[in-house]
Amino acid sequence: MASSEFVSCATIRSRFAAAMSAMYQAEVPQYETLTRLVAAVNDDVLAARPALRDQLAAADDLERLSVERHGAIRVGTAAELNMLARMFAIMGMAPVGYYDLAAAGVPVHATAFRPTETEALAINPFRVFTSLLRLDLITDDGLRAQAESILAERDIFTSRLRDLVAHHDTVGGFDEAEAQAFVTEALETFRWHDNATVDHATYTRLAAQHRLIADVVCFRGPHINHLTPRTLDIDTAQSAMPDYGITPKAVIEGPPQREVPILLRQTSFKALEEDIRFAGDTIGHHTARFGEIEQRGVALTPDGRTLYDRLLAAAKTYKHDNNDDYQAALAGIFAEFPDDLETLRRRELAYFRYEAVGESSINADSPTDDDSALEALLASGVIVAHPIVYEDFLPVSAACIFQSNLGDAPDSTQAAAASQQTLEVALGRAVIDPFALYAEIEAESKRAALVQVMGTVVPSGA
Ligand code: OOG
Ligand code: NI
Repeated sequence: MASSEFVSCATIRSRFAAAMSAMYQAEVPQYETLTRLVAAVNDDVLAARPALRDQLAAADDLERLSVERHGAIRVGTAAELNMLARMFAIMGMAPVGYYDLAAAGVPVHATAFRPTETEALAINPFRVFTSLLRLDLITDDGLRAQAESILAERDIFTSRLRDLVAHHDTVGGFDEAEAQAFVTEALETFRWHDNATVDHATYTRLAAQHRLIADVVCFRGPHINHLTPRTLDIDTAQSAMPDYGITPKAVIEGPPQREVPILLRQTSFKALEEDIRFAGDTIGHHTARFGEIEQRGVALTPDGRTLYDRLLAAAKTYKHDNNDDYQAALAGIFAEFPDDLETLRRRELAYFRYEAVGESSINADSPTDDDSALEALLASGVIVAHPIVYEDFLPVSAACIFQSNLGDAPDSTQAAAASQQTLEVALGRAVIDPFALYAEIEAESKRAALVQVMGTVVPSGA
């Protein structure tokens, strides 16, 4: 079969994201409520702010909004993560970033599988925050060995899925029937099981070490634990939640509300306590699944991120239990962070994608370097700069989301050195540096826009 007849990665990813969303809506009705709330808020925002609508449309960022979600799962072994990486690769999703959660008392490290190219992101930016349990952080030797042997006995993938992935990797793609089968089989890995693989006593022992360990080890698969639609106004969505019968967590994580949204703001509702049938037919409870919403803003450069991290750290002393007070404090602290697109761009605090939209009188013979030419062309409106959406996650926010879903009793893990290399060995490849991706999109778009307008680009500094 010619490769042009293979079903595209983007099509498989879109179908999978839609199937996962439908499954989770059926499993957790509050998630369906949340998607309705977010759609209503987004409609209102777009109706009230035509300039924002135009900006999103011009940047190819409007179409994807209604399908945009991220999900999260947690796996137990290197082999499980390795197979997931192969599965996500088929959907055009690569591991981006390394997130060390142990530093925040959560015994996992993680990466985010997501599309990496502008065109793919515009079609469907589906992301899955994927954590690998750090069994090395279980302090009790006996318990660690027991967790390892329980995990060694399960297979979180169907045998048909394994066959399909092997076939894909041999021939390089899927025909229509294979693509459909793949989506159906892949979904099985993420399904909820209300029966545990262990007895209640084992569950309790693992949960006493850390509830996340019990969540990963005691079930047949890594149930999807939340799906997160993207809202254009998280403050409105947060305050509307009670009207929809949803109780949000106390505060919105991430940066404060701004004219120009940066990075990522998130809030969630608490995980549900669900009935579980344990081996030996005991009925008990487990809390794992929750709902979350997010608002995405422009991606920051390393300088912008350093400023963000410094300001967020300064906000740490403020109480994290009343959203209005916390947001007011945060807004005060973040006053130092420039809040208009032009300053963010000129000071290289954020990433932009350049696009030629007109014709220029400047040509390659004009005595100017490409940076001066770019500024002149931006000023005359021949080239426009679109803020690049932040497609990744934030470790401090992620840790707070994890913690808010573990119940009230404090869980703790001894601090341990981050271990990116261990995660990469499990993945079978290095994780991609998110900054490098944004920088490349920016640099490539700048070059292409200048070439389009001037025919050729004067080398920088010429
Ligand atoms: C993942 C929590 C992190 C986010 O949006 O930061 C996350 C989990 O609870 O498994 O999804
Ligand atoms: Ni999340």
